[in-house]
Amino acid sequence: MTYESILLHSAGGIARVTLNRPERLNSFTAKMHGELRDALAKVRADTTARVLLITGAGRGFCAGQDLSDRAVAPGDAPVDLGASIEANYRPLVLALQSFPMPVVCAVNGVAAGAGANIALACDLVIAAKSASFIQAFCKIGLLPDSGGTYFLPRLVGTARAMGLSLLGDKLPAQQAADWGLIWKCVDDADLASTVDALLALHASSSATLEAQLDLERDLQRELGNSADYREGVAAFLAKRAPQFTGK
Ligand code: T3D
Repeated sequence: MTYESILLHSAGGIARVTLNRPERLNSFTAKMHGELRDALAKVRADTTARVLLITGAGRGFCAGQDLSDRAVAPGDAPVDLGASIEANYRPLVLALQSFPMPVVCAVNGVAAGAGANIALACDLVIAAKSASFIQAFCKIGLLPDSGGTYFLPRLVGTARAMGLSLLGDKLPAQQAADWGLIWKCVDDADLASTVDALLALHASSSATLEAQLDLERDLQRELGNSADYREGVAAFLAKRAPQFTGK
């Protein structure tokens, strides 16, 4: 299957799935769900994969259901959202929760609606400072789905879960980390390197020393090609603070 809405890249024990509809903030279409199902099955069957990373392309992580993927307008026939959830969101949440390896979610930007709750279904969530979490459902007359009513009260308690769900306010990533909704919030420029270091540690749990040395080499090569590495070295030699850009 060739993918149009996601990217799948697997190397060195790390499988990376990138939601890739940046012009629509990586919101879910039926096509994207199909591709995700296929990609997750591939990673599940990949005996070399040790950890799965999910992230988004562009400035957003995922804005939930693509509200333009089907006709929903006053006067139109009602859409069976139960069928959509049964076919797509429920299996995705269950697949992530039962995945046979750790699932890390790198929230690179806004995570809204099902996009927020799919992130919460992952084992470990790390977000860039500019990211945010929005239970946007109430703004369109819905309730939190994709496990929101399950994950939210367990992670942040009933009072905060109710506030987030009923008001649909934007929760900045730092506050999400302070509340315990996610594991960590880092500067935007540090997201890639922090996630890489984390993935390397996860991948190491069942790898041989040789495999781990290979992975360290590959990740370090990637980081060594970055502008941030050159800036970091230049700043050290000039005895000044580095100006990282995440590039
Ligand atoms: O099957 C089912 O329907 C049941 C399951 C439902 C699960 C759900 O997820 S329901 C909740 C659906 N999601 C939302 O309601 C969120 C809608 N989006 C927003 O509220 C805002 O876009 C954000 C707060 C997430 C971000 O705002 P901002 O100002 O940073 O960006 P923007 O300008 O609103 O969005 C950028 C573009 O993406 C824009 O397109 P344009 O004007 O440049 O052509 C916008 O329309 C598009 N976009 C963003 N979110 C969605 C979307 N297009 C379709 N569907 C979206 N969800």
